[in-house]
Amino acid sequence: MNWYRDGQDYINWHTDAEKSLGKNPIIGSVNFGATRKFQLRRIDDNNEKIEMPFSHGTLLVMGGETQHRWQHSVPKESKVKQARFNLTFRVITSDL
Ligand SMILES: O=C(O)CCC(=O)C(=O)O
Repeated sequence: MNWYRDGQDYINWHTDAEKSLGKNPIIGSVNFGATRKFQLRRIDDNNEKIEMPFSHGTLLVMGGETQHRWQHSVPKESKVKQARFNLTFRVITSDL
């Protein structure tokens, strides 16, 4: 679970490419509370970006080579005063 108390809380650019998740992990993510921007940017061309507002009840599924080709982030949004949390679902494999 990720908990964002308000728009000052954020998560910086990263991938979920941990070895324990396997080669091309499928990651599900459900959002609750405040609407926040979710950003994706290509690793080989940081200028190519996608930004989506994730509102209460939004489900995101990332799969395929997403974690090898794209980074994601939830940036600061100082105007957001409400909390948001999100639950992510991922399978941890045994072959580390
Ligand atoms: O809060 C989100 O939507 C992103 C969470 C995230 O990037 C992560 O758990 O790796």
